[in-house]
Formats: sequence, C-alpha cells, structure tokens
Amino acid sequence: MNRASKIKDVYNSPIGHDIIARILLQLGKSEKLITNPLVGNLTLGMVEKLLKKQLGEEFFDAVLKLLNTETDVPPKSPETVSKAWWKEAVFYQIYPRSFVDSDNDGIGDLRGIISKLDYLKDLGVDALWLSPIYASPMDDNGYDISDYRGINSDFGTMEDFDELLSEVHKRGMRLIMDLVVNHTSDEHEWFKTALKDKSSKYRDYYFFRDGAKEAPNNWTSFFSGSAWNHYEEEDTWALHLFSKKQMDLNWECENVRHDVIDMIKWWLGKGVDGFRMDVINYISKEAGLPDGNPFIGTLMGYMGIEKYYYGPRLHEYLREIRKEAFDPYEAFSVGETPGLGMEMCKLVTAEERKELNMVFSFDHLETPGHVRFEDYSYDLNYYRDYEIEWAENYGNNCRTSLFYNNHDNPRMISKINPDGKYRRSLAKLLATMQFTLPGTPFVFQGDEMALVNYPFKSIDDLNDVESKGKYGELLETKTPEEAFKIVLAGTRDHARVLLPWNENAPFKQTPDEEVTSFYKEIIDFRRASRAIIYGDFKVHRRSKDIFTYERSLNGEHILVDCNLGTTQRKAYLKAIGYEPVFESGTEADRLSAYGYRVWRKLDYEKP
Ligand code: ISL
Repeated sequence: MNRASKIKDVYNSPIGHDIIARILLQLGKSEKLITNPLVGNLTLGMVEKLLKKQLGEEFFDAVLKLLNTETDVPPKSPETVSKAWWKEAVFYQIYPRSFVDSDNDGIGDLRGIISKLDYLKDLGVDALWLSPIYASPMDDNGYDISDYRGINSDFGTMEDFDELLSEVHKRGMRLIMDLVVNHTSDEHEWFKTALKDKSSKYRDYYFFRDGAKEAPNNWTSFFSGSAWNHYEEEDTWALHLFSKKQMDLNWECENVRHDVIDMIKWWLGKGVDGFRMDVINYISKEAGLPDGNPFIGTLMGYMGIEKYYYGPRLHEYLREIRKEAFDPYEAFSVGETPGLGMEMCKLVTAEERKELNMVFSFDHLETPGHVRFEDYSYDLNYYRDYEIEWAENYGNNCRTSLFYNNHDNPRMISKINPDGKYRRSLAKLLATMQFTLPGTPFVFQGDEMALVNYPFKSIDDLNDVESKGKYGELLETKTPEEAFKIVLAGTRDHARVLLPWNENAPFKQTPDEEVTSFYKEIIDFRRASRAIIYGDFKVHRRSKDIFTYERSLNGEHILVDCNLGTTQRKAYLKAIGYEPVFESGTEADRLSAYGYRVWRKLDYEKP
C-alpha cells in the first residue's frame, strides 16, 4: 500500500479495514462514508491533500507503516467449529478485592473465594478467572506486580492459594490467573536493581533514557499525563503506559521473555489451567519509540498508541509464549487486546496460527462516538450489529468472547438504562443474549445479581488510580462538580465495590435473586445445547430495537427473540413448530420492554 492506493482497496485489506473501522468508530461515523464510491475511489494521496489541515503531516506515514508491517492475512474459515473445553465453558471473573471478605478487614480474600465455590458451581460456572492476587504495592489494585511468585498478604498466603486451586479442581472447575507482563511495579526487584545500577543485567528489562531534558517522546499514559517518569537522582527517564508505578517491560530483551516464560511455567506447573493476559497486544513497541502521530493521538485519546497496540513483533512474542509455556501444559489463553479490530483479532486467535485461544475485544462497550467517561445512554442496537458482524465474519477457527462487564467498566445495565424499573428485565435480556449468541460467555461477579452503578457522592468515595488522575486532569478546565460528574460516569469503582453479600460493604445495593435463578436456568439450558455452543447463526429479524436469531446444529434449532428497547414490540410469530423455553412476558404476540423469548424446535430429539 502507498499513497496511490485507493481508499476502497485499503478498506478491503484486512489491516486497512481495521484501521478505517477504528477511525469511523472514534468519529461515530457509519461505514457508508467509505463504501460510497466517490470516497472509495479517492487515493490516500488525494485525501491527504484535501485534509492536510485536519490530518497534519505524517498521518499517512503512520497509517502506511501499520498497514505494510503486517504481511499475513487471516486464514480461511473451516466448515465446522472444532471442540474444546473452553468453548463449552461458562467463565466467571472474580475481582478478589471485592468478592468476599472473610476476615472482615474490608478487602476480599482467597478464603472468601473458597467459601463461595459451591455457590459458583451451583450457578453453573465451569472456570474462574482471578484478577491479580500477586504481591503488589496496590497502586493499580494488583495490576502492578512486585513479585510474580508471591501472594499479596491482603488476599492471604500461598497455602490459601493452593487450597483454592485444589478446591476448584475438586469441583470439576478450572482456574485461570491474570498475567500482567506488559509492565511490573516499580517496586519489583528487577526495576529497583535496574534503576540503581546501570550496569545490571536488568537495565535492559525496561525502557530507560538517560540524561534527557524532556520526556523522550510524546506518548501519554492511559492514566493521564506523560508516559515517562523522571528519576531525578539517577538522571534518567523510564516508560510507563499506565501509572507512574507500572513500568513497561522491554520485550526486545531476550531475558525478559525468558523470565516471563519461566514464571508462566511455574504457575502452570502448580496446576493452574491458563491465563487471561493483560494488555498483551501492547508488548511489542516500535523500535526507537518514535513520537506518536498527533492526529491519531487526539482521535484515540492516547498519544503514541499506534506505535505499540499492534506492534511489529507481537505475533512472534505470542508464538514464543504459546510454544514454550502454554502448549506443553495444554493451557488456555485469553488475551486482553484493547484497540484491535476484528481482522487483527483473527490474526492472533485463528487456531492454525498458534498464538492465543481467544481475546477480549472492547469495541462493543461504548456506542460509537462516545467514550466511557461520558454520561450517555448506551444503544443496544449497536450491540446487536456488533455481535452480528462478529458472528458472521469472525470464522469457525476463531472464537468470540461474550461479556458486558469487567473490573474496568461501569455496569452495563446502568449504561443502557439507569431507571430502576428496568433493572431486572435488562439483566435477563443481557443474559439471554450472552448465553445464546456464538462465543464463550464471561460473567463478571455481580452480573448474576443484576448489579448496577453505585451513586458515589464525591471524589473521596473513589479509590481508583485512573479516576483520581482523570479528576485532577479535568480540574484544569472544569469546576469540581463538572469534573466529578464526568468521572462518576466512567469510574472503574462501580465494578469494584464489595459485593452486597459482604456485611461490611460500605456501598451497598440489593442483589436480585430472581435474576440469579434465571442465570442458573439459562446456563443449564446452554450446557445442554450443542447448537448454542457449536452451531450456526442466522439472523431472522434486525430492525430498530429488534433482534431475532436462530442457532442450529444437526437438527437442533433454537430461536431467540429480543426487544432491545422500552417500547412494546411484536413478537416473532414465525416460530411454528417451536415451543417456548424462556419468556419474559405472558402476551404471546408481544415482547415487553427489554423482553425476550427463547424457543426450541419441537421435533428435535437429543441424540
Ligand atoms: O486501553 C485502554 C483505553 O483504550 C484501557 O482500557 C486499558 O487498555 C485497559 O484499561 C487495560 O486494562 C488492564 O490493564 C491495566 C489495568 O489497570 C486494568 O485493570 C487491566 O484490566 C494496567 O494493567
């Protein structure tokens, strides 16, 4: 690709498609802008001339570099989906700090998790993902690790962990850990030694730049301000894409890769079943760490991101980890990959490429044109279109993850409609889609209780490093009230309050037990259906607030009919020969507000 390439040809290439789709998503613009022949036939060079003012210099250099670095195309989709335990499983994410506090110190812990294993088993959960429990100064609640082989005393001891793992396995469940290896804490021995001793072998483990007067490049941190920290005494700078205490590891350094792989094998040797891999697509940075393009930086909200979110050696590193650590233990991997488009996700998950098993893509978490730190109503019509796009195009050799919540996001129910009268129906509607669409569901703790956002009163109620940084940054241009309103909309603390079953929870809400029972039933239903786990997907109705689809395999047919809004809608009446399995209302021909209906074909007899 070069400046003579036409927009439509770029859009038809896998990586070009993802780049253009991302730009459209950020701008909240439709794909029609590109598929319009007038625009599609323009060359990159022409667009550059037309939009010089807006795009600035070197925008297309940055885009072309990304485009031309990837020479592979995603492998073709096979006819059928291969079998794997993690395709059949229902995962449940535990954020240990806020799950169960067994010793009443205000912080959830490992013994607390052990006490809820029967509950989780009964809910229908097959595998647990534990957010970090390693030794950490807790600047970012454990995503800043100071010892990969230690357990933070807030959570318990290694004996507690071993017991947890064995109790999980006893119940026929699996356990995956969080692997945070884009960065370590600045209190990790590697960093402490590296900073003090320039000649240490650890110096090359991080990105240091000595003697510079200013930050070595224009990259910004995800948690506000420059991505570089200055160490006055040592007269050096070090890179941190996240907080000032989360120092980026230099993956170009062979010893880093070696030590990380060793550590992964150590945990797998203990018997853990796999890892969720934190911001794993950020581990390969463009050599020399060049400045980010200002237009891209402004558009994305983070300067420099195009230099590392799909870096030049990413595939190579992922394959190395897979071959050296994961494969020998038949371990499972799900990468957290913010920013990757669908084609890029295919290139890291397609089975034959032997990189990751699955990824978390995040583009469904905000309606296009909106950001997390914004008070707006999320549009489920967008979610429908997103899931259809993935279901129809991701391929049988790639597996989608299905989730609405995690520890980094406000609760989805509140984002869609904060009116309490819809809380229960929305929770059930979301569950209906999550457990019947193609892909593997990841429940976040509290989803099954229909938890919503917490009405925090002031910035003092918040704990998260990101929220505090954001608030400080906003105060430069806004009043404290305005700044707090924005932070409140997006704060990760909504997902991090102690669950309501903790008697000492300071921010309390009421769990909805009817929703918990519904989770059990629909998870059971999913488990018994090969059509849902491995089957085909076909859209029957797709119009405003309407989403009707069918899942089928070897004669088994499941129809799902959803109302994505608050106005009553006509139910799908073509389900002749089907029997209802779940329904939200009693009127046969109508779907109530956020109503759903799941049907099963009558003449199907299970083999
Ligand atoms: O990239 C982002 C914005 O586009 C962020 O969403 C960011 O990538 C994401 O929050 C990464 O999250 C993970 O890594 C962080 C940690 O704070 C989060 O809790 C974790 O899930 C740093 O380790």
